[in-house]
Amino acid sequence: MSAEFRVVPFAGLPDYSEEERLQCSREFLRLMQGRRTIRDFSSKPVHRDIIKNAVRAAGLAPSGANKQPWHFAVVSNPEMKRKIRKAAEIEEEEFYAGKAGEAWLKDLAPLGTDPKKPFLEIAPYLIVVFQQNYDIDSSTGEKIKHYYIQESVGLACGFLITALHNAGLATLTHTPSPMGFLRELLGRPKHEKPVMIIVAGYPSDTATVPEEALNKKSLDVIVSWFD
Ligand code: IYR
Repeated sequence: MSAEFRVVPFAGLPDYSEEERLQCSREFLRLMQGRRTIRDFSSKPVHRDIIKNAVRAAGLAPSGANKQPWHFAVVSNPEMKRKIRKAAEIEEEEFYAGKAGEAWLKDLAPLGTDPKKPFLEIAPYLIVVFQQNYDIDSSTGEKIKHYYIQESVGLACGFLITALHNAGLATLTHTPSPMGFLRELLGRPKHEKPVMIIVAGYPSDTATVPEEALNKKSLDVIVSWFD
């Protein structure tokens, strides 16, 4: 075993009784049953520390070889939000005008989405998530390989959305297509690729959710047991 392989004792889990664990699992399920994707945001400000803590939680996600191949660009600057909205709407106009193809547009119809993205300016925070295809050692300039990049970043995004929801904030996973403009606008390096924008804030007073969003597949459909 290599001399660099050091371990420390693990004492990270709470010492619950089985009943307490069941209770926790029910409470968490209930919390998550209340999550919805929101597209209509209020401009009500959000405390910066809530966003900071949520990003900290996202950074705790497991990742291939613990390389943590992610970067979160947190945007609250109105001018930057305006630029992001403008660039996203240009791409989305083309997408909805036909680039998406008939089948995709038909699948999106129940969500009521269109090329207009006012939430990109109205919501207090846009968290632009980048995947790092590799990293560069700051002292040697050498390439550092990353593994299971999409899986790792997907997990971090899940942690992020869950952390924001747990703090009582609404989120929207927004994927303007294509979204290369985000790298340019935010001055991120070439080896980083934007994956999604997580819009965070409070829902507007008149926010609605599509009825379709309540149709989640049942447990029997999504699970098979091999007891
Ligand atoms: N990027 C577009 C289209 C879109 C695509 C999927 I897949 C969605 O689940 C929702 C929207 C938009 O944001 O409108």
